[in-house]
Amino acid sequence: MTDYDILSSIINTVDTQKDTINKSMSEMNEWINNYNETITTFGLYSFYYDNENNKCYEKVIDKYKYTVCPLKDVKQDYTSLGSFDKWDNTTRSISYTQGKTCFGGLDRSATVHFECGIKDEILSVNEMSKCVYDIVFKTPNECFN
Ligand code: MAN
Repeated sequence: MTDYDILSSIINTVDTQKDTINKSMSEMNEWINNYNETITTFGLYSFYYDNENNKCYEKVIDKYKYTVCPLKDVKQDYTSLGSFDKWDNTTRSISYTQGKTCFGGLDRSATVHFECGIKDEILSVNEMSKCVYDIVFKTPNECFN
């Protein structure tokens, strides 16, 4: 083997590896683009649907334990504050309706607002008007927007 042969064999190997790396990089970019598109178009709905469908989060605030199951419902102890209604991509929130009927005839309802945070957790719950609840939920999923 001449020096030339050795050199061209090295160059060939490097070229092949470069092709392989470029190919996996373009696959990775495609995956990232799809992921970003899914998150911006369908928001947390798709994320929770794929990954967190069965997870619920709890927090005790004042005298009640609040439970948020993002794709299912929201509870104040055993009282339903509403069931999943819809995801709003503009306000980055999910509304929950038709909770347990409140004194006076109104059904309880809730809105969960998703904000960027280092882990998935309920941050706060406020009863905006009687039996209408506003919940702030922190999640890393909201940090990509
Ligand atoms: C319970 C809770 C309160 C709500 C009252 C209405 O005490 O669900 O949040 O204001 O009922 O009667």
